[in-house]
Amino acid sequence: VNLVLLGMSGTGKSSTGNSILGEKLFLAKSSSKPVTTMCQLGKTMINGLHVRVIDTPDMFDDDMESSVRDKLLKNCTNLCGSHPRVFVLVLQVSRFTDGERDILTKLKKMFGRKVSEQTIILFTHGDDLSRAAMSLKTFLHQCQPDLREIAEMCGGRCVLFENKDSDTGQVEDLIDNVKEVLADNSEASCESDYVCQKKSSEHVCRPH
Ligand SMILES: Nc1nc2c(ncn2[C@@H]2O[C@H](COP(=O)(O)OP(=O)(O)OP(=O)(O)O)[C@@H](O)[C@H]2O)c(=O)[nH]1
Ligand SMILES: [Mg+2]
Repeated sequence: VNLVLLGMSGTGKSSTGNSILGEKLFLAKSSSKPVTTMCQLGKTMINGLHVRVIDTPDMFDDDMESSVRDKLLKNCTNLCGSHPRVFVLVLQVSRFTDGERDILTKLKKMFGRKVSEQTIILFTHGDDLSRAAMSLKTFLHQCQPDLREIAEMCGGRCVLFENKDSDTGQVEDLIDNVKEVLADNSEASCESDYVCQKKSSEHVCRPH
């Protein structure tokens, strides 16, 4: 399965990719400008599942030229090949920004209107919640309505990561959610250039 890491710059996409892979493959650092500038692939095996991690640059920047975004999207699609795709929307838990309010709308424009059915929300900086002695469930209950709505639109599939700590079972938690998406959603298994329509028992795919 492809895990496509998406989100705004600095939220921790590359760090999350490294946590999933168990090695520092992607460049991750704090910076005032975007660090990752192209889509990159890393591979690993987790609990019997072949996992392909696709790290991406921030493609939600309104200032990005559409031709540049299109190129990145094509690059991302090429890296995914014909393997199933699950999108991982990376958000920093303690910092939900104005630019992220309409992130699902942008995601739908990029990957199709049913993208939320194939999306897991991954919150980074999990230690911020630990320090406040708050569970993810409580956080989601008390967070801004816009963020709660995004979580609901993604079927409540939310996981908490602390990328400074590799030994917490967070990757297994993510993989459980990935397996759930794959089981629930046969569209994740389709060739990336095809739009799928489930018709009762029939599963029809047609080109874009
Ligand atoms: N404390 C803490 N720091 C984190 C976590 N995740 C990422 N960081 C830090 O946040 C900074 C940015 O992380 P990156 O992984 O480079 O962020 P990115 O989303 O890939 O950024 P771009 O490539 O610019 O889009 C780095 O200094 C990371 O060490 C986390 O879970 N906890
Ligand atoms: Mg990065």
